[in-house]
Amino acid sequence: MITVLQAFGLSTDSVVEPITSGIINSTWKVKSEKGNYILQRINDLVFVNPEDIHENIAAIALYLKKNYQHYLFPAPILSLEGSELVHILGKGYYRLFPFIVGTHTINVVENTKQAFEAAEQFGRFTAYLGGFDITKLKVTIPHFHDLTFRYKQFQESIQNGNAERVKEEQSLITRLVKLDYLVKQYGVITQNPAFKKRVTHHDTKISNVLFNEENNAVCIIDLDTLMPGYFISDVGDMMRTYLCPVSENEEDLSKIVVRPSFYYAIVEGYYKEMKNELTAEEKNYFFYAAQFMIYMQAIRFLTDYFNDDKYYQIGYKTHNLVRAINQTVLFERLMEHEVEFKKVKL
Ligand code: GN1
Ligand code: MG
Repeated sequence: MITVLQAFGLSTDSVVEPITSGIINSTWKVKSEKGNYILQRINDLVFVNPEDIHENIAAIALYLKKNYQHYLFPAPILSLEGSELVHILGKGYYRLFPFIVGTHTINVVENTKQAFEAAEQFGRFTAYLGGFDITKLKVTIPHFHDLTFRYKQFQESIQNGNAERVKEEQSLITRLVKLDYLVKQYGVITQNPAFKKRVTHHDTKISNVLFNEENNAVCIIDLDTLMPGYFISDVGDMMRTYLCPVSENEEDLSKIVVRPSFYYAIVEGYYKEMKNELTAEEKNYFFYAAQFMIYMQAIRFLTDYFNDDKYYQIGYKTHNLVRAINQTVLFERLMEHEVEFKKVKL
């Protein structure tokens, strides 16, 4: 840690406290005499070209500065050598962000105002970048939200993964395989020219939104998975993580419920910003967005469980299984609201 702090010109007796909300990168809050910062180590097994992330961020930052001067965009701080990334041999890639004074993050969406404002922020981001040439963006994780690809990985894990785990989870596999119509629907979307690829955040959980002291959302953070994508990724991941009062780690399945007013808040907030961007056809896919993301996360967690937990950080042996069950139940709870939610006309 000392080498990292030095590389960014920070005092070696700064206070470094871990922040544990993500399950891919490692994050710390650094309190130094110069001020407070967020330090992150990029998981380079997941992001194999960490430089790509920073090329994307730089390109987007430039565009926003030129076209939307007032837009708050927390860009990374350069090291003493003038780079966004500090590579320490054998340890990995580190980067530093300013800690925006007077802001905080939340881990659970408690009220519909938070859901609305977060959705507004993510919608505004994509809308503002409507004129940005997406072919300039690097794909930081190939096939990241490609459901066809994720389903293939799931099938492969059933064939080649931990046989004992696969055998024990036959009924969960059956429940998920029954939903493969979602994969077919995704295939249709990718062939439909009415579905556009736009600048997409791809990780719209609530802890990626900064709120101020009045509890208004002020900006979005964590642009590692910023890539060309479909709007269903961002809307869907908000639904996956805001509709339910408990997280993907909850073991008590009775706590997994869907809160309809939060669904409406997400649609309203996102649509407010994106109404001129979305095509008439895309507007009919808000409910599918929720199905798509919850289902994809369920199979990604189960795939990782069958592959002996190589991808997601886990806290205990069956953690990925618990997450997969949790997301499957969340999907089933969502479906109880299908008729009601599909009535929303935009
Ligand atoms: C990962 O670590 P975090 O929370 O930023 C994952 C997301 C998942 C999420 C599930 C690069 O994000 O896709 O939705 O875990 N990110 C990557 O908690 O795989
Ligand atoms: Mg993330």
